[in-house]
Amino acid sequence: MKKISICAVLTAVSVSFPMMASAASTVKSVQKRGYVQCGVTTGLPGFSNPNDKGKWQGIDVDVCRAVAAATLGDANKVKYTPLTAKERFTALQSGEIDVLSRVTTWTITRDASLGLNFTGVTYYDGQGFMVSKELGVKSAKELDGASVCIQSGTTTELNLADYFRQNEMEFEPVVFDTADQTAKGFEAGRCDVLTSDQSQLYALRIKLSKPDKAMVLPEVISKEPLGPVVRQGDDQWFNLVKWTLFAMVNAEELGLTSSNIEKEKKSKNPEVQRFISGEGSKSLGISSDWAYQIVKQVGNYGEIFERNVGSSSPLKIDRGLNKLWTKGGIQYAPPMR
Ligand SMILES: N[C@@H](CCC(=O)N[C@@H](CS)C(=O)NCC(=O)O)C(=O)O
Repeated sequence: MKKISICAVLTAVSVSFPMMASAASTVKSVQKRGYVQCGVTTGLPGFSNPNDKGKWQGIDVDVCRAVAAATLGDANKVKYTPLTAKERFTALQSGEIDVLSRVTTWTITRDASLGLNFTGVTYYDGQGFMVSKELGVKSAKELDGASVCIQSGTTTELNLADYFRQNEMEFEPVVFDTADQTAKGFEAGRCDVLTSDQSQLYALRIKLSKPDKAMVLPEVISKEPLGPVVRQGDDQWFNLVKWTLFAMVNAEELGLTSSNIEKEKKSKNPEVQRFISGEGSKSLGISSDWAYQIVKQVGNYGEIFERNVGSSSPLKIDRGLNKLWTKGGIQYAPPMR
């Protein structure tokens, strides 16, 4: 009798199970429709913002583009739905969008009770405060009695209340629906301080007519892991969006970029070979060169970060926690094998 190891037996058993059929296949409907419908902000520089020609740009937009490159082989096949914070989850639940890629914080309530799944973290953020330099305040602890510009339907609102209560301070909320209104309200002096995720403070600051007159205070009062969200009940699509993010991070770790990936097709490195050939991804229902297409057309995580919000962008945000785990940050992706 042929000898067979216990490992081989277990592997054989696990692959012989039939695939669980998903009720609704988003991959199939996206392929049939020919584009990904992606939910984004109403306009936030660096994350999702239309340029002067109306072309959407930003980290969150690049995630939509990467999902389209993986699913359809073409990063341009995306339609964008601008959504306020309040509208975003209903748009996803109702099927109006395939994926929500809109500075959205992963929390237990959102993940466990809205019928939605968070697919990963594209940006580790935290909530901060921005004031006019003229106010002469150096710390958030000096904000007792301040009026605070804030956007409705966000974790920002909840953290703000916690922070002031915990520090026995009072505040007066001045609530807006969009980033534009919030920045304009702040500029018009409707409030003493503007609060949001810190990255968004830098994004909102460049919307001001005199950005140099505003400063970001040092305190970070919360954890805001931002990432794309999909509906529950379609594991194939959930996996596809999740592995799109992992592919971007793994590409950076492997040194694969939009400019060298073509040449790297000839690489002898087995990890690079597996990445480019799409090993292990058959059940995603997409072309085996999906990860190659993401990097070729959109770039690796580091390229996407730097051009949209990092050193090559007007925001100039330090990568901080968003550096790879091998470089002192916490961006880490499971292996592709
Ligand atoms: N990460 C937080 C806040 C997200 C958020 O919506 N932030 C505002 C900051 S002003 C924003 O980006 N707005 C964009 C828009 O108005 O479309 C959350 O998920 O609740």
